[in-house]
Amino acid sequence: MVKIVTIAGSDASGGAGLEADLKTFSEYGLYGMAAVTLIATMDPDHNWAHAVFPVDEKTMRAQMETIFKGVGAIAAKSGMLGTGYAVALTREYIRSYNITHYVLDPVMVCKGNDEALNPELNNAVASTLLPLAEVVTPNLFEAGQLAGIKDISSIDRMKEAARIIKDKGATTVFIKGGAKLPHAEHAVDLLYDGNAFELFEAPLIKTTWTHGAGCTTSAAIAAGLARGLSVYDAVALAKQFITESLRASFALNQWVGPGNPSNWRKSTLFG
Ligand code: PXL
Repeated sequence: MVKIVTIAGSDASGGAGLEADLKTFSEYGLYGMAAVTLIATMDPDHNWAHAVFPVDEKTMRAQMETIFKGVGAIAAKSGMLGTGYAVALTREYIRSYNITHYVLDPVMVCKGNDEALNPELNNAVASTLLPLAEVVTPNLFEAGQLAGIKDISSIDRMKEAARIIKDKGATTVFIKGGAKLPHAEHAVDLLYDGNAFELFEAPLIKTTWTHGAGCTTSAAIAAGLARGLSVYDAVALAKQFITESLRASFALNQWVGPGNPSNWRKSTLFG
């Protein structure tokens, strides 16, 4: 079995975070492991308000030892880290165990919430994790934060942000414009490796149930890299994977709904 790890938060509702990552890894036929950084819960009595419960440092390190020293992984992704020590431990283990296939999803926001979650961590993520990342996968908001520019509302601005983020050390930058660019007719994402800009376009799936789409996309890229694909091919396949997932998205309740990562298998197995 090819082994892969996510260092991420648990989404108690199951659609995002490490739950989305593990489902995605499984669809790629991989053995997935998870180091839990925090647990995110939602309050059904208060409009699904989020609360975050960080895992303590000792427990985090014990998980990293289990996974990296005890088992080993060919690839890793990180999602919501939540604390300074989770950022530091991620750096320490990715470096010590020479994980070259590392996908950094610089999670700063949950859907519909444009306030950065842990703004004090963004500098540490940019200075210590970006240089280790084979691919970094910000959405438009996160790209703006990482690049220090506001209002990324065009492909030219996405390119400008990608250049700045690349200069901060990531090997490749994948900015997810998705449905968020003004007047978007396609879901447009941008890949930049320091040489060429590649645009990825997919049909825009009109759904409000996109919870976990970012997590699933970065997990699929990491899974493709673990499978031996090039960055370009891993991104291209991840794009198809998330499009199929969103095609089968559904409501969990009045507030939230995820995609369905197993729709990829259904569409490839059963047409
Ligand atoms: O979708 C971003 C995200 C990432 N990780 C966890 C989350 C969320 C959003 O709810 O709960 C654990």
